[in-house]
Amino acid sequence: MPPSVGRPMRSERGPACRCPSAPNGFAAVGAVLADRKAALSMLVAREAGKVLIEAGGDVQEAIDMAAFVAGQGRAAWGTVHPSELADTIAFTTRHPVGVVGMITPWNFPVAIPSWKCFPALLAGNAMVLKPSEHAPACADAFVAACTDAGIPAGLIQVVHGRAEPARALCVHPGVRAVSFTGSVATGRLVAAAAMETGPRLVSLELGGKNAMVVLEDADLDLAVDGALFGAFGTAGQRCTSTSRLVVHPAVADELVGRIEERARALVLGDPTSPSTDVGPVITRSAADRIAAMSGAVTRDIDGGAYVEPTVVRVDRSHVLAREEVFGPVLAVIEATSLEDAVDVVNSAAYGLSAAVYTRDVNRALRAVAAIDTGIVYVNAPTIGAEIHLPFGGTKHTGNGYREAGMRGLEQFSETKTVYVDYSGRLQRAQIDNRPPPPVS
Ligand code: UN1
Repeated sequence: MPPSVGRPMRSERGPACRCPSAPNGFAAVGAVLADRKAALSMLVAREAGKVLIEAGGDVQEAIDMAAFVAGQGRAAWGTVHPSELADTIAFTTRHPVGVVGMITPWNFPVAIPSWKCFPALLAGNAMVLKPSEHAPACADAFVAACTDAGIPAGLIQVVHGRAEPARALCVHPGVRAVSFTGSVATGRLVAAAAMETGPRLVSLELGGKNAMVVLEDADLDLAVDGALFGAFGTAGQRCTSTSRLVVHPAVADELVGRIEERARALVLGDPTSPSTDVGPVITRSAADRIAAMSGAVTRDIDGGAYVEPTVVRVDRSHVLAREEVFGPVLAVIEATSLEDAVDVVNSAAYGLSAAVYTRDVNRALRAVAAIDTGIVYVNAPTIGAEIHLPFGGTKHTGNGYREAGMRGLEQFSETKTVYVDYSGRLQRAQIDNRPPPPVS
């Protein structure tokens, strides 16, 4: 049995797999987060550099996740099956994994801890959270909101730092599962470390090279808005950010011209000012890296490192067509048909999010079927995944797990299969009692 990790809220009933009274507990967490939303949003803006409306969206995701998980507290928690044996019934239940190690990034410093902590708590686990060293105060404020709302102190422990505590979590024999969101390079280190003393459950949520496809029949006004929001929102620092624009030559010049014009008008500056469109990138070295990859112009504004939103037309072999940038840079690649565009989309090593803009429903759904990503949008940008739907991707984006939605519980619980034989006699399974077929 896993160590006694307790349950997030007290329950007199049932096994330690999930707490029936959890809905009230998570409602309280959601209420405390909502009470503190303005202050938390300001903290996210100041610490992670997100503009205030995006910082508020970050906190709102956590509030929404609390409400969603509260509902899951009373949802189906297993399956019931007939048996091939007489007077036998079989069912599955879910049980806590034990102690979960969580390593989270700075770009959604409240939302992502909530995606991991709330389902893990609901499933009955304890956890140690190692947030990004670039957003430690956001993590502390998130955990304080949880404990102030009644989550028993100690169920979510926080450890700060960089690689050392992350590695310690991964190899600790008491940590039964590790949940990581960040880069592919770090994800590989996390998985390798977790296996050194493992095996143990490791869920990885890694990079993206998300593409927006614009076919020649697309609504270009919509595509311009979608590209600007997807590519330059959060200064391009979402794992879902639009990093490639795959466009039909018939509309490429007009579309790119309009995006460039709108990009030039975006206001860079203090993320806490309501008039700012694009905040700083997370560090000066990030700005330098983005500029070196793309030729984007960097700026220093009041000590912050900024990168000007940049559109670059490239061929398919260019580094900007292939590698994740994690900055406000949009690489434009031309494609002459839907099939050609899908080839470009699928040529990336990553498979998180994609978008297709067309007025033709048949082509839209053919694209949905052919694009190899975990998330596909039709006539909407590549960012903005909702918390009640599975989130994650294919290929180098992850190792098959999905966060959020019902699937989000999977990485934090073990399935137990139970057989109950009420016949009162030994029934032998996998013994073939049937006579052999006649030989002709
Ligand atoms: C991330 O950047 O790691 O879909 C997550 C979105 C957000 C989550 C992004 N809800 O853009």
